[in-house]
Formats: sequence, C-alpha cells, structure tokens
Amino acid sequence: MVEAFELIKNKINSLTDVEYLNVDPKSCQIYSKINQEELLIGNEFYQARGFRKIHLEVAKLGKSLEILHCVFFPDPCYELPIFGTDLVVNSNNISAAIVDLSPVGKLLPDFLVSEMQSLQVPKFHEPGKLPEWGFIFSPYVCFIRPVNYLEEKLFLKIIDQYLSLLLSLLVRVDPNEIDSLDAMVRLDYQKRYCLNQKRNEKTRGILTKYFGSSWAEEYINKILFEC
Ligand code: BLA
Repeated sequence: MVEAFELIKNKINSLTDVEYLNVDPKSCQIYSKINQEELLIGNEFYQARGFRKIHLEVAKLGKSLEILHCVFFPDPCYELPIFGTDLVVNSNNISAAIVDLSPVGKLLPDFLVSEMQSLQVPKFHEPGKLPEWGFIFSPYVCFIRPVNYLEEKLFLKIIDQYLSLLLSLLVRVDPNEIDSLDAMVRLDYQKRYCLNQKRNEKTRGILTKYFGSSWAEEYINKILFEC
C-alpha cells in the first residue's frame, strides 16, 4: 500500500508543471468515529498539462480496511486514456487490486494498444471477475487478488508500467481545440466512465456503512467521480 502510494506520488511529482489543487480542506482530511471505529480519508488533488484532475486517496476504515484509490482524469483536449487504480486491503491482505488505462473512445488508440500488448503482464493465480459495469475498462485491465508477496510486487510493476506509458504518451500528443469534436467525444466517454464507476455498490456500501447514505452519495458524486 505504502509502496503503491509512493510510486504514484513520484509519478505525479515527475510531471513538469504539476500544481496542487486547493480543495476545501473539509474534503481533504476526513475523520469520523462511530462505535469506537476510527475512519480517516486523506485526499490529494492535482492538475497538470494533459490532466484536468489527478486524485489520490488513502482511506483507513475501521481496524482492518485500507483503500488506495487513484484516478488521472485527462484533459479532454488530449488523446489520453483514463488511468485508474483501486487497491483494497483487508486485514493486511490485498483483497482486490485493479489497474487500467481506460479508453475515452470506442477503443484505445492503435499506438497504445500495441504498447500495452508488448508489456509483459504475468498470469496471476486469482483473477477477479469484473462486474457488469466493467465494460468501461480496456481489454488490458488487470483485476486480481494477489496470492503472495511476489504477486503484489508484480501488480505494483503493472501500475508503474501503465503510468509510465501514460506519461510517455503525454509528451507525444498534440492537444486538440477544446471545442473540437474529438475533445467533446472524449469528455462524453469520461462522463460514461464516471457514471458507471458510480454503479460500484462495494464502494457505496463501505462509505454508507461508515458515513451514512447521503454523505456517501455526495462523496461519490463530488469527490470520486465528478465529471
Ligand atoms: C472493488 N472497491 C471494491 C471493493 C471495495 C471497494 C470494498 C471490494 C473489494 C473486494 O472484493 O475485496 C471500496 N474503493 C472502495 C472505496 C473507495 C474506493 C470505499 O475507491 C473510495 C473511498 N474502483 C475505483 C477505481 C477503479 C475501481 C478508480 O475507485 C478502477 C480503476 C474498481 N473496485 C473496482 C472494481 C471492483 C472494486 C472493478 C470490483 C467490484 C465488484 O466486484 O463488484
């Protein structure tokens, strides 16, 4: 978890023009305590050339649940996929690990497909079964439950490779105009990505359990998957 956080942080900091987005402090550090269980959510938001919003979140819910969530939402003027990752740690074991570069069009661009195909993605012992809304992900989504330390390390390597690939694309793409058809289509696909991520009942369930349903709804809509 800490390693994944550090890895992502280093990638964010390697962006030349990255700016820390000042968001209402109430949305950055969230704390609550119910029935002797302590809940802590830490959020960081950034903006950089090519990215309208980068959101990195660490949540500690009760004694046993820890979550790392990160999404790089591209600026729709740039032909860049959405990077997303979710790491769910339950009693010190990773129960779900998901990472993807998701398309903002019908398909990922050809040049990205060939680069993703050439990455050496190992075979994991316990692949996850994507939920019904999982059609928003690319064919190269990695969704697993790591069975040992080696698989955890291999998963981290995929996060690293996907982010490196994303950042290598960034320096190559020429932005389109904001009112171009391409940019509009990409924005529509980002909306579709967010709408479908909001269908994740596991995220909703956890947040509702600890913070109540109206808080959870607002958090999902305004912080996690605002578009
Ligand atoms: C699954 N997400 C989960 C699970 C939990 C959360 C508890 C179930 C884990 C398991 O099966 O063991 C919870 N995730 C959270 C919470 C937050 C969070 C509370 O981010 C935030 C506070 N989810 C994302 C992103 C992706 C994602 C960016 O936020 C993908 C890039 C995917 N999470 C994702 C998927 C599942 C999941 C596909 C499996 C859902 C299922 O099996 O139905």
